[in-house]
Amino acid sequence: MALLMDHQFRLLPADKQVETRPFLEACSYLPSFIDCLGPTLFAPIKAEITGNLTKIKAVYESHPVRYKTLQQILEAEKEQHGSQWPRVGATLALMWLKRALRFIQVFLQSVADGERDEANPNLLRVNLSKAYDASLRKYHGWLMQNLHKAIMYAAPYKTDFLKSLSKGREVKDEECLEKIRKFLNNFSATVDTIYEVFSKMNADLEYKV
Ligand code: EIS
Repeated sequence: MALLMDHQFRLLPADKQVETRPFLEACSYLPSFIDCLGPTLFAPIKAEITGNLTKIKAVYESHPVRYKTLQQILEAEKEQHGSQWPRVGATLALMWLKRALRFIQVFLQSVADGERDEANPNLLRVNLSKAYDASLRKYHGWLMQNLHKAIMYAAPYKTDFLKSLSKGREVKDEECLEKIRKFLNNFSATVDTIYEVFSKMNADLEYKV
């Protein structure tokens, strides 16, 4: 769990503005976190998240002052792109990225809460399914849903996943779970806030891939 704890998301300020630069910096460690579930199998997911991050970063770097917060990116792009918005630019990348973030949020929360299949307590399927239902299922067609099932069945055992999060060190499961809970504090607040912004600005699209 050293991995996530070393790269915490920031505590949100009172006005709940999410600053773009520290947000991207914290997100840049997510691909190595996903490696803990299996570097080969999860490679397409990593590539997808990295693609979203690259897109948002390019927009941010084109004008760091104008795009200082994620909220400002959405507002500026709405202004710039007219009827094409929100299916455009960093707004679209963030729309999809936030779903991946919610997946990770619900998955980690479920593991930390000890939710498990009593018949197979060391499997992560219950946690991964819950995360998928809460974040992505409704945006996926038949093919993606089946791909998800296949990936889920190839996921590692919970004990191996927790060990890999601790970079292979012998750390007690409970200690690792406590660190996950701490990480979730700021991470969940950030993800929830991004969802609120999309909802307030009516920027979410329902199409399936
Ligand atoms: C978006 O992708 C792009 O993201 C966006 C733009 O091109 C837009 C145009 O419509 O499309 O097609 C992508 C979609 N993204 C839409 C799918 C990519 C394949 C990913 C691999 C498929 C696996 C099946 C689902 C697996 C769910 C997980 C199952 C695990 C058991 C702790 C684990 C963390 C896992 C996190 C999972 C996140 C998955 C994210 C998928 C998002 C998605 O569906 S842009 O690009 O930047 O140019 O605007």
